[in-house]
Amino acid sequence: MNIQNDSNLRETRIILHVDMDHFFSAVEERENSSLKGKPVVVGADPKEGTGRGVVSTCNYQARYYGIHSGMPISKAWKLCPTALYLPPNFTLYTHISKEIMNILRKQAVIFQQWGIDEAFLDVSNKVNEYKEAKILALNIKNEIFWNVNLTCSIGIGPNKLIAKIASDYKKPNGLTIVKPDETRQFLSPLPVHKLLYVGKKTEEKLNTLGINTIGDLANFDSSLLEDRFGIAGKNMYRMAHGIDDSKVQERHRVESISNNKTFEEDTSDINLILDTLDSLSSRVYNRLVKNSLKFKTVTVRLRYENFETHTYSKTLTFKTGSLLELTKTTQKLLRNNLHHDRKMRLVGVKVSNLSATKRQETLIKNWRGSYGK
Ligand code: TTP
Ligand code: MG
Repeated sequence: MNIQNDSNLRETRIILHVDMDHFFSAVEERENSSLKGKPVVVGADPKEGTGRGVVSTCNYQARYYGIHSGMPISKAWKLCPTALYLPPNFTLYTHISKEIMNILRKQAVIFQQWGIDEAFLDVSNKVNEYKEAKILALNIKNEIFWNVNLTCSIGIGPNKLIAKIASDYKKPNGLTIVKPDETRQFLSPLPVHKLLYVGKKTEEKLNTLGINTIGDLANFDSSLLEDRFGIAGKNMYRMAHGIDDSKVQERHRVESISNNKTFEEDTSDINLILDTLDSLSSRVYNRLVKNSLKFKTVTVRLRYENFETHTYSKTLTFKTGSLLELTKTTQKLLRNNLHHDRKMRLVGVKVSNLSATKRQETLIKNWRGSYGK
């Protein structure tokens, strides 16, 4: 593997990674100034130490007690029973996230939201050097603060990997710049779990090989890593050398999902048409699930033997992710509109008016459930 050539190739890009500080709890503090200065934990109901569920996040005062995201809420309670425990308000966090993303989107030629509170900005075509990138980053921090009254941390580097590790390096309210020739020195002492996709289990396996830091990984035999971890080993080795070719790319929103079926022979067999419709609905449903989406509008497309095509839509009064709702609606649309005097050539099912099925919504329900609200 020719490491030298690869990293030289990337020296032209300047990437920013922006990550909000203790996002959910920072929003709660913003909404209620009496929380400021106290340990605040957002997550499941602790029920005085017997609660189930986990910590979504906590402020830096609570982190001082060892509390962190993903920790069982009962453990958090044991570590700091006097902390203020709050249920998540996902509607508010999503609203503020959109405001932040709109600010960031305007600052970069290429922008990619990466999570509810983080984004990558490729500013290679906007600034000429790291000094200018620093000024841009300081402006972004100011603009976010003045508009939404929250702080963020920013990492600047020659690729997404370095920028992301850099934004996490100094928190809260940090700014870390890693120029291409500083990459190795910056990464070397950091623990391997700082690399993207290196989770707890992989870290343990690496530790048993005597690899604790990213520097250890970079100096390890690449073919041994490949033998042990396959393609993931190869990727880890590249990352340890600070190489990441992935582009900053805005993900386009899915507007609709559809599926059509042309019959082998034109048909007037209502059972065959209904079965086909159901199978199309379940394919559409699978793609909804894969993309974590719900729908509100259902459309059925009917093409007859003479190519005459009609579409019929129904907008539900609620958003849903239910397959039963989808099949019931498509069948109803078909039965209400079918011309029995002509043979069918094609049927299609489309869902639109889509929105994300936030995993969080389940969490909210659980939270409300546990509070009996
Ligand atoms: P992070 O950016 O990982 O964490 P953070 O913003 O709370 O803290 P930091 O200052 O270290 O960036 O995640 C953003 C939000 O996502 C976080 O506020 C809450 C939510 N989240 C969870 O609900 N569960 C989790 O396990 C994690 C990691 C985050
Ligand atoms: Mg964050």
